[in-house]
Amino acid sequence: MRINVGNLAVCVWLNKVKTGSSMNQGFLQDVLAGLRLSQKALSPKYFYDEQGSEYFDQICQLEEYYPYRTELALLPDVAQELNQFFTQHSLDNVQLVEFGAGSLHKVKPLLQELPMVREFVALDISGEHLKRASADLAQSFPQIEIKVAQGDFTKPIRLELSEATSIGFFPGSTIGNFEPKEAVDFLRNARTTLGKDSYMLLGVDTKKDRQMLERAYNDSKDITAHFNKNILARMNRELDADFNLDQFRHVAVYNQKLGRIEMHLRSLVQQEVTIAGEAILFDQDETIHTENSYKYHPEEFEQLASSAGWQGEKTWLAPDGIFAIMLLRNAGG
Ligand code: AVI
Repeated sequence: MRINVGNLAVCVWLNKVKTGSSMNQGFLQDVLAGLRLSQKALSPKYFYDEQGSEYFDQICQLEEYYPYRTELALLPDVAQELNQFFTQHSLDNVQLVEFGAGSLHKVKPLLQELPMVREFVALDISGEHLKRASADLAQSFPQIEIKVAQGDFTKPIRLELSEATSIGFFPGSTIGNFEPKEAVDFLRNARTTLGKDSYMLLGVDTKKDRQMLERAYNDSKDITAHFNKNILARMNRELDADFNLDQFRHVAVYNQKLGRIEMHLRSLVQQEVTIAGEAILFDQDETIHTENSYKYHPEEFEQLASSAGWQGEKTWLAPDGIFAIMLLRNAGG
């Protein structure tokens, strides 16, 4: 067994990963650019520091947050059918690459059912979280070579992949956190990363009634509110900002026209906040747009994927169609 952490042999792209103060510099620039816009906005990728990743794990345990448990319940059946599919297609040397790997809970049912997976590569933005999770995974699957790499997987990635058939894995409906155009870019980059004859297995949250959607993002324990406000706390911790978290309210609404849940932080009063010496003014009720979570009909998503060079191979739907897991095949070209 070997776990490579921060090993250049594993991932050439690690060269480009920013650390320490240069990371803060990028964070600061993005924050100031976002908060100077007329509709203030921050990238949801900044939710996931150590604290934010912990809140997200707690969200996944909430009864209201159906995507996590629904996808997890679907995965053992998906894994069994994938086993048959890979066997029929004589794929006996498979390398699984998880994008935005996080806690590595979702990959376990796959690794349990797929003996042809010889190597697992986990990519994520939060290094410490991933390191701990991959050490646990390595104990459970000593026969699989496990590699981890920390970095921004929304950017083009160059991995040194072996000769095996690569299967990308992007669970959790994280694809929904990209703008549709970004989702296409991501899928196109992933196709290049994974190489020809590759496949991609994705979790996609589907369009459904507003009530169920809004409940999932407005939980009764306020964990999602803490998760959302952590972005303010993170600016206080890392960028010498002075946000008063009590002066902002978490808001999550379904924008039916655009097919997305929008999360915002609404300023409860008119106020001035300082970030690294720059004053930012908020009107009462003005919001910072912190996240979009797009929902797709499976056919709609297949169409989006096809514009990135992927062809729909198979779709598994959860009961009542509330979540989909989709297998895409690299269409070449
Ligand atoms: C990570 N991502 C798929 C979650 C979602 O549902 O869009 C993030 C999240 N935001 C609030 N709750 C969960």
